[in-house]
Amino acid sequence: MTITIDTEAGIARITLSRPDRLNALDESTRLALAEEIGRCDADPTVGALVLTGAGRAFCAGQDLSARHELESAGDTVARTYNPIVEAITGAGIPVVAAVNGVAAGAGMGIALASDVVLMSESASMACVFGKIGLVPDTGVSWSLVRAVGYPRALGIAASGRRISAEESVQLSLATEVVPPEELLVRAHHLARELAAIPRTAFSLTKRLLREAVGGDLSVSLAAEARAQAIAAEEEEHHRLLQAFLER
Ligand code: T3D
Repeated sequence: MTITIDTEAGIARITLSRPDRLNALDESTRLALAEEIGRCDADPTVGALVLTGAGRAFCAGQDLSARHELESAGDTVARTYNPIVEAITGAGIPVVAAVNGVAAGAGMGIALASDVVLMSESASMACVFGKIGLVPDTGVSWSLVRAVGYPRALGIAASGRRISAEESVQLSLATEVVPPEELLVRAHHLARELAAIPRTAFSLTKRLLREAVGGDLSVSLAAEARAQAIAAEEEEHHRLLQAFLER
């Protein structure tokens, strides 16, 4: 299993579990992740969900060794990445990302889609898509610009630089930084607090706040899939991808 699910006292935790690949996402993991988030949301005994990663990373985004998935990038994004974002943002229950290590590419998108983003002191975010000639997807183009504004978002997307946990909080990409050993305890504590809010009130509040931000996420998700299809056709993308795989 590349994801594990534990439920305790009404709080479900999904752990991405491919630590030797920094929890990079292959297709079966992405499909399972979207499905399990939906299953937790539909389960009346689950009050909140915590997302985290096994080992030293939260998630390194697309599994770059699954080359065939990048050959039809538009389809891959629309069919297997967008449902993860929609499952998180559309869930009536609170979703807490416990970012235990690097959250890169689509991994950053999963963190930013969550309702609460807790980061371990040693964690970081990296909008690395451009480094392999791709464009931000998994909602990153939408959430990044809303959090930090256009000029900073462009700088972050263009450089692909690592953003420390402390800077992530300063930039409103994350809510709180905690020592590594306290991350899950704090995440579960917050999850329980949010789960105590009446479910209907919470889900309506979540929807109101998300809609108040303006600009339709679904429009951006579709645009990301179209742009990724174009970027992934480019020779330069294939060269950069090969260079990563041959390091
Ligand atoms: O069609 C489509 O799928 C389009 C969708 C795209 C969505 C995306 O997410 S695109 C972005 C994909 N992700 C990346 O480009 C990130 C690639 N990884 C990195 O840049 C770095 O690994 C990190 C910055 C995340 C972490 O660096 P570091 O120095 O801490 O670790 P490392 O040494 O680079 O990686 C450790 C191992 O994990 C290494 O394997 P090895 O040498 O020990 O056998 C490395 O190859 C592997 N790994 C890291 N990231 C990925 C990966 N393997 C497969 N896919 C990865 N994304």
